[in-house]
This record gives sequence, structure tokens and C-alpha cells, in this order.
Amino acid sequence: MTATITAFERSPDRGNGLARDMRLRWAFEEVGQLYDVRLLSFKAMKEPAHLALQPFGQIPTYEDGDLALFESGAIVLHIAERRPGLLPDDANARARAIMWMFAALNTLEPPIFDRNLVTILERDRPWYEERLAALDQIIRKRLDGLSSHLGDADWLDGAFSAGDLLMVTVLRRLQSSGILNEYPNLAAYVARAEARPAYQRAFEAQRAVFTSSSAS
Ligand code: GTB
Repeated sequence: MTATITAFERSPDRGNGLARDMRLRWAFEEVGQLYDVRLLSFKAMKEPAHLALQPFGQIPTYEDGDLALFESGAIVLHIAERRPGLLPDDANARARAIMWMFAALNTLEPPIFDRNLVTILERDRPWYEERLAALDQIIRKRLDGLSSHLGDADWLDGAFSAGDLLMVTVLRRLQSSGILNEYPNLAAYVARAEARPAYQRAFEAQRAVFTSSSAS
């Protein structure tokens, strides 16, 4: 049976690969698994049928036979566990790859996500500049640590893994801030990941949704 994921019918990022279905699409492409996509309007995301799958009314979700999942990190882990390509066989290396998945989602993503929200929702507020500066300081601390760890390696721990996949999707959300350019090894890391054929296929697939929705 082919797994089905959900994605925005019309992504607010205009097909720039920032919505979280991109993580799933990329993981599927890395492990060579076919998948189907069900596109949802913002209205449909809040209706009972979708809330039964995702209690917060968000995308993405994953359905395969009897199994329904939400949370992009959990879904990437599930995809990675079922086929080779995203998690090492060695038990210790596998544990470290999963550690980097958590680091991406628990340590890097929160301040980066907050920064994105603040720039969208609080731009006109009197505290905007101060809040942005405080978030940028936290983000730089996290990037300092990540950059030191990566050094001149290609990936976070040996071969490319699900940890790199999630980390890169998080770092890409800094694109418009310019902060990533202060860390040449991290900017090169993101570019290296984006050059992967699996990434490119996933990116084109999600961009095609936006292109066709804008044409209609
Ligand atoms: N923790 C959950 C997960 O990882 O799966 C978070 C899921 C989530 O935030 N989904 C967002 C959503 O459904 C889409 S990805 N939002 C609608 C809602 O909450 O009502 C977040 C996102 C949205 C838009 C952009 N963008 O325009 O650049 C980027 C990322």
C-alpha cells in the first residue's frame, strides 16, 4: 500500500519548501519510497475528518494501512526506520542520528520558529526590534555550537542521516534573515543538502503544487 501524506493546497511560502510536508517528501525520496499526497485547504484542515488525524488541525499527516501519524519528526523517524538510507545500521551511530533529529527539533527549531512568527505577527509592535534582537542572540548561540560541531565535515555524524535532513529543514527557515551567511560552513552544509537529488525531487514536487494552484 502507498503511504499518503497531507500538505497545503496552497502553501503560504509559495512553494519554497518551508512547509513541513517537505521533510516527509525528502525522506521518502532518500529511501526510494513512493507516496501519495492529499492536498488540504485551510478550512479542511480544521474540519472533523482532518482533526481526527491531526488534533491541532495542521499538516503534515501520514497514513499507511492501519497506521495514522502526525508530527513531522515522528513521521520522518518512521520512514527512516522502515527502509535503509537515513539511519545507520550500527546501534550507536543510529542513536546519535536520532539525537541529532531531536537537536534539530528541540534545540534549533524553537528560537528559529519564534523568529519567523515574530517577523510575521509582531512587526508593528513597539517591542519588535528588542524581541528580534533577543531571539537572534539565542539563535546565534545555537548556531555557534552547531557550526563548531560541524567544522569542515560534510554531515553531522558520518554519513547523511535523518538528523541532517531535519536540521537542514530547520536552518532553511533562516534564509530570509541573512544570519546563516555569518556561518560559512553551515551555509555550505545547507547548500550541500539542497544539492542532493532526493532533495531536488522533493522540492520540485512540492513546488509543482503551488505552481498548479496559482495557474488555476
Ligand atoms: N510540530 C508539527 C510538525 O512538525 O508536524 C507542526 C506542524 C505545523 O506547524 N504545520 C503547519 C500548519 O499546518 C504547516 S508547516 N499550519 C497551519 C495551522 O496551524 O493552522 C509550518 C509552516 C507554515 C508556513 C510556512 N511558510 O509560509 O513559510 C512555513 C512553515
